[in-house]
Amino acid sequence: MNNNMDLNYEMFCYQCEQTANGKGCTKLGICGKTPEIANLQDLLIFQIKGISCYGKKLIDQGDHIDKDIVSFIENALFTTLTNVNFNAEDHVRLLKESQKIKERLRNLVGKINSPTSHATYDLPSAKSEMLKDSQIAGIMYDQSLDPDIRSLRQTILYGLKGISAYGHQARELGYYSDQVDDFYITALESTTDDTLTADEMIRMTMKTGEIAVEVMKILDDANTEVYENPSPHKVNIKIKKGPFIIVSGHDLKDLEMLLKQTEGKGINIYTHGEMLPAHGYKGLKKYSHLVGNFGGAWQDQQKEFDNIPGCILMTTNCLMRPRDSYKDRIYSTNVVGWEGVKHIEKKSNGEKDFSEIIQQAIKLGGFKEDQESKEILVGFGHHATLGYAEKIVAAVHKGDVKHFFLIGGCDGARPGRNYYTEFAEMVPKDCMILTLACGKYRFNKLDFGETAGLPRLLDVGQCNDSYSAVRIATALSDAFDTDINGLPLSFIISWYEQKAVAVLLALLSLGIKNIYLGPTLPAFLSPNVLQYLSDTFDLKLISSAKDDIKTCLKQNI
Ligand code: SF4
Ligand code: SF3
Repeated sequence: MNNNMDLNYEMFCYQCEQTANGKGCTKLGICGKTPEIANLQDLLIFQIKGISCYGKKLIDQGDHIDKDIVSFIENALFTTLTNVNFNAEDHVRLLKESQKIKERLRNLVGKINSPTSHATYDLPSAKSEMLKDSQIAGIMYDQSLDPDIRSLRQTILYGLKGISAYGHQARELGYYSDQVDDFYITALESTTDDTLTADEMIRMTMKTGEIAVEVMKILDDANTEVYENPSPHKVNIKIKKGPFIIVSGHDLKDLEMLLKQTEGKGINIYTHGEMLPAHGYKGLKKYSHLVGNFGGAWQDQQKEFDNIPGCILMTTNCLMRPRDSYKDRIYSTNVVGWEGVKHIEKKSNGEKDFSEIIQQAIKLGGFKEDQESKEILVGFGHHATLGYAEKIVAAVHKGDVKHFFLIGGCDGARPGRNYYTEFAEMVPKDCMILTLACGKYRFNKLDFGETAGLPRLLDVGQCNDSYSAVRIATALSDAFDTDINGLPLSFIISWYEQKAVAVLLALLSLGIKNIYLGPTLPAFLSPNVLQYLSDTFDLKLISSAKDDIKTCLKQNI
């Protein structure tokens, strides 16, 4: 962002890849976020920073913060992630609660000692209501702030948003880490501390990456212990006759609850978007009415959900403005929300009642005919892929496999993303492709054939399964007696929202170099921060698929 930002903008947001003109959304979010929602989100972030200033005091004296407060901060962060919540009422409820929490902590801290100067980072709710939109948009973007410090603060914040999405998902399954929970607070507090230097903020940025690794590990433990390790599984990608519900997002627990409640009711359940890897888990694929995957990546949803004779459940991002043709049949749950869209709350016993969506799906009647089936393969998490480790290592030694490309990350609607399809298509036949997250929809229905007796395209899972990819890479580097950077492996990453920021920081914190990032660079990285990342990690912007493949393969020589 430039230093001359006009604070009369109605809103300001530059957290995702599709931000207007590659600079910032100032009138209306390209994602559909209105100034009202953007400003409520800025206030919410401001509030959890204030909460964290008090929370940090308690952590410093050896206390842990109550889990209900951690969970509140986590949900608030997740609510503000791109394409999650567009409902003003949800934000107002969170803002009211945030003020109560802030006061609760302020009282606790007051009993110990007086807060530090930046612990007064506060915004009484009455005052916030009086602020004009333009002033609120200015809260987050103090023009007097050093652009590198601003850039690092925003990078940490966006990394935290990604971490919160994974933390939330794990917590729903009963898994969490005190290290991650404390970090929400210490990292948010650090973004309010004007005494910290750029070097110190760089260290905090790298720490954000380490915590992203930790939270993905916790989520991997949660998913694999509750649903068992994924194993290769063929998934039907065509429609089947009968009533149906499409489940989108990342949350496996929601899918499981819905599968249980629809059992024996004659309803077909399809995964959508990032839910596709669910088919690999034994605890989920055992349900015979989990019949397949519907559609492509998130940005195709408006077209693909148009007038379908069934219902849709959005468990996490990415939600787009629902068209009228399906607004009455799409439901949200967890922190997802859109004004006028029916929301399914969690009950106090942790269960959810899906009867309304089930009844509606039955009433809508569903698809009239079966389509001829077509299948794709999923389920190559670390456990399954490393089951083939000996085979893979032998194939590399024999020269049958020359290089591995991890082509992963988010998809999006903007031009420039064909690079990833072209890249996958141009990968030489004696190389393997690992993929994860929703960017794979650009090529996961293509036939890549086999090499060394294994499929050439291995679907590792959701974006959080980047952890799985790292486990695979670490095991291979042990087998080849090198480190990850010494492997014939290249990371070709596409980003869109803030989970990808967390994943990128995770990879950097592990010292992984030469990552190719695209389709564009984040607008929130200042030239100096970018320079630092390229000098330290050889982080590169993608160029052409042909040239980048050539450069990656030179690494082997
Ligand atoms: Fe713009 Fe992205 Fe922010 Fe939406 S999330 S307002 S598209 S920068
Ligand atoms: Fe996709 Fe939204 Fe990022 Fe989990 S679902 S990767 S974009």
